[in-house]
Order: sequence, then structure tokens, then C-alpha cells
Amino acid sequence: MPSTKARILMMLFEHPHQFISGQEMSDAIGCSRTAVWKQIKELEKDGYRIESIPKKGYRLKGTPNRISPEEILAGLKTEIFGRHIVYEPSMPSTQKRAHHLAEDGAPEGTLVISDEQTEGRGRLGRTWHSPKGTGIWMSLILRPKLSLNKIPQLTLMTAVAIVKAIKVVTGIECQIKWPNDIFYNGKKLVGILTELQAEENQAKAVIIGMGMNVNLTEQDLPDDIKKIATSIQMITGKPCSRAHLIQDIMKQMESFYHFYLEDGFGLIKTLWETYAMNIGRIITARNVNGQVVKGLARGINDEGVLLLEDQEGRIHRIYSTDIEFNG
Ligand code: BTX
Repeated sequence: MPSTKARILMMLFEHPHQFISGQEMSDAIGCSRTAVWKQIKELEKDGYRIESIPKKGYRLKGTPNRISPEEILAGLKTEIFGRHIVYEPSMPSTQKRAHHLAEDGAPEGTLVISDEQTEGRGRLGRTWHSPKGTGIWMSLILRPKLSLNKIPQLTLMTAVAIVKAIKVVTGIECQIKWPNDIFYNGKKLVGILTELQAEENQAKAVIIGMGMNVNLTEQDLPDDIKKIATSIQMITGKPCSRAHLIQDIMKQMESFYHFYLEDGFGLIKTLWETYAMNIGRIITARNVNGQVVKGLARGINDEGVLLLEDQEGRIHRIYSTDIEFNG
């Protein structure tokens, strides 16, 4: 059951342009009007701007520029994804924290979020730049009963879900670059990092880290990243609600996840290939034997492995290595 504060926030969000009286809120929630007033004061302390007019009631005028778990929960339309949120204004890495929580038995759907990461991680020891108050830096804990070779499919599922959520919330149409990046106009907007805790040949927990540049401006990025990165605000020219994006990402991920567990990888494969920017292009990659191969990206197979055809017509299976475009 959400707290009184969360329920008040939910009501204010559901009626964005309307005043709601203290009486209406106390009746709906089942608490006193004084309790409503106290929680309104608490919300103001959290940075919410709430207009209050005697005899009319309360109206939400603005939200704080920080991620608020209450705000996310207020509009969340999922059963389990994101229902349990662990939030702190600053963390070294949400991924690291999620690993600890998973080891301690955190349930499936637990979402770890921070407003800033001081040691954000990319793949292969790289860093992920995560400045304060600007982006979505979060890690989701899943506990699928899947064999280890299937886990990379969850990265592809996440990419598809995020592309869909970005389209729904902002109208922007992005593309996926193998294996785990989301690009807009040749620049990186989102990075996904899937990590695993395993027991024998089964996944015990899968931690899906998502780094998403939402309201970053050029000044928020160091020079070397400026050239290769973009953000939603840089694309649209206006800030975007991080809470709305998180809510929709959770919704898309949950529905793809259920579909995937019941019906397999087919739908995700088709959507992934539709959104992918590398299919049908000449690329260079490293194959499973460590060899560098150049060829035409044909698509992904039913396991979610990228298939590359070289000049002699041989098919190479590319797992999670980076690729470069050659044409
Ligand atoms: P990656 O290894 O594919 O990408 C890392 C590379 O991307 C860096 O070497 C740098 O060139 C570039 N880069 C760094 N920061 C940014 C940025 N903000 N925008 C665009 N490009 C950047 C991709 O790794 C996976 C990243 C996952 C990040 C999430 S955030 C929440 C979770 N916690 C955590 O520590 N990591 C994950």
C-alpha cells in the first residue's frame, strides 16, 4: 500500500490542471485534513511546487529536478517492475549496489536509481559519465529461470523496450547499435550493461544497467564524450520528465519480458532487427575465436547472436563485441 504522501502526489498528478480540496483527498485516502496538510508541506520540502488556495484546495505546479521514487510510483503501470525502488541522490554505481542487493535476496523487479553516479560503469572496464540531476542512471534486478546462453537476449529485449518507450514519451525515433547502445543521428543516447550472477548453468540474478542521457546539455559532458554523445534535451530542445520515461521503460520491459518468457525470442528478434542500424551494412567485429572479421551484417539468429557474412560467403557468429561500420 503506498504511503499517504505517495497517494496525495498520485491524486495531484492525476489532475494536473485542477484544484483538489483537502476534504476530497482526506476522504479518498481515509486520513484527516491535517494529515493531508502535513504531507503537502512534506512534498514542498521535497521540492514540489504546490499552489494552495483556501476553499479551493491544492494544485501541482512543478516537480523537483531530482528523481523522486514517489513520483515514479505515482504513475507506474506495472505489476512488479520498479515496484520496489532503492533510491539515493548519489551512488558510486547503481549496478554495484544492485549486485549487493541481489546477493541479499532482493526480489525480481527491484529498481536501483540514483541522481548521480560517481563511478558509473560501462562495459569492459570503461566508465559511464553520469552527471547529477540530468540523466537516468538505474539498474533493474531480474530473476529469470533461463540458461546462461539466453541471457544476452535480455540486453536486446531491453534495447527494444527503451527504443519504444523513448518513442512513446518523446516522439523521438532512435536506432540500436549492436549489441547494447541506442543512438540518435549517429550519437549515443543510451548505454545498456547486462551482468549476471550465476549458479551452475542457471542465472540466479540478472542486473540490467541502463544509462540514459535525458536532460544533459553539452556543458555536462567532457570533450571526448561530447563528440559522440547526445541527450533527449539536446535533440528536442526542451527538458523531459525522467519519471515519465522510467515509468514507460518499466512498462515496456515488463510486457516484453512476460511475452519473451512465454513465447520466446521471436517478437524481440523482429523488432530488434527493425530498429537496428547495423543490419545490411559492412561491419568489422571480433568473432568468438578472437579473429577480426569484416563482412555484411545479415541479422541476428534465434539465440540473439549477430551473423556476419564475409567475402567468401562464410557466416561468423558475433557475440557481445563492439562493431565498427565500414560502409
Ligand atoms: P559502453 O562500454 O558500451 O560505453 C562506454 C563508453 O561510452 C565510454 O568509454 C565513453 O566513450 C562513452 N560514454 C561514457 N559516458 C557516456 C554518456 N553519458 N553518454 C554517451 N556516451 C558515454 C555502455 O557501456 C553501458 C553503460 C551502462 C551505464 C549504466 S548507468 C546505470 C548502471 N550503473 C552503472 O554503473 N552502469 C550502468
